[in-house]
Amino acid sequence: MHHGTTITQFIAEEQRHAPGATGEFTALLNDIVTACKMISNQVNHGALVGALGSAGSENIQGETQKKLDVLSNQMFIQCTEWSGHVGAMASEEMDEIYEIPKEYPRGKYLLTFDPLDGSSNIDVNVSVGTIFSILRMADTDGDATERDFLKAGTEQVAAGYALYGPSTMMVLTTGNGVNGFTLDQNIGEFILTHPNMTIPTETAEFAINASNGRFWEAPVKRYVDECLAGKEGPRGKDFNMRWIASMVAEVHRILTRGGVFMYPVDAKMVEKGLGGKLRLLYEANPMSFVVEQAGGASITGKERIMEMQPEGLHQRVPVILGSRDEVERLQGYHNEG
Ligand code: AMP
Ligand code: P6P
Repeated sequence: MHHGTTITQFIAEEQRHAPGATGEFTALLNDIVTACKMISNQVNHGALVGALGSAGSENIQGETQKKLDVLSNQMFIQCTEWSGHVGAMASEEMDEIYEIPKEYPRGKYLLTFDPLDGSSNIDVNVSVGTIFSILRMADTDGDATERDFLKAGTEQVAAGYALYGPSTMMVLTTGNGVNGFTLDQNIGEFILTHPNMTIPTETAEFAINASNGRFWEAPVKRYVDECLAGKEGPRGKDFNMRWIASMVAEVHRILTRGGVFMYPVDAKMVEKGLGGKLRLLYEANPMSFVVEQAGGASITGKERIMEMQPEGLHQRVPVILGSRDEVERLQGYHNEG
């Protein structure tokens, strides 16, 4: 019985469209797939293996690390550091870049990742995910430094996420569209179930943490108020609202049925000197690559996220992404001020 195209087969076939490819990139993608399977297994067994709760530490963002944050970070490193395809890594859970141990060969790719995004949902059994991005090192002589990571999102060679939800899925782009795969637990392999994912340009669904409403800038407040006004208001239609507090789940919903996700900069963040809530290198850029490749758009309110020049490993930025028509409307409101 044919079980459909596996992610291993899909990645191998994609390599054929890359003349001269050595297979390093293919191998690295497969290592990332293995890491996501391992993390999925840990997440699925949660309480049964004592993996829930706090790790008793904080990350550089001052956020309490969950045991699964730390475990997922270790698994991602364990599955990729040995391969000889990676020059260095950067993660939400590590203050500095992770240099490949001397016993392993170094490669030409840089990995950035959020090993378990939305982990505040873990203890309440709500979907979480892993976000990853691959950059190419400009200069492979010598050791990688933080500066090697400070590349615009347009320089990503791949990005994607794993979603640990009712089913475990992986969504991947290497710049040639977006494809979704579902983990078949019986054979331990991801199967192509969502080929060529495309975001509907129109939507009637928005996602924002409304508890921050009193801090929003005028363009965001105008957009949300108009959605809430419904068919009697200027939009002439009713809207639905969602907020899962797990970016991976929000983005996946948008890829599947459209919508707009907003985590804008607000007065509270500005007061703290923060550029936003979400991190550019391992949340905003990879998700923007996926969203744009699926026909959507992703902006800060001032510019296209993927054109930003990163200034730091853990730089935070505003994020407005999703159905192109809605993101363009929000960009228009920001341009009007
Ligand atoms: P490599 O020689 O294996 O490092 O591949 C060189 C480049 O070809 C990569 O950086 C990608 O841009 C592209 N490439 C190689 N293999 C694949 C693949 N399996 N899927 C998509 N792009 C690939
Ligand atoms: P809030 C999770 O911590 C995260 O980085 C994103 O996954 C999510 O969209 C956002 O923060 C949730 O933030 O303020 O609603 O808890």
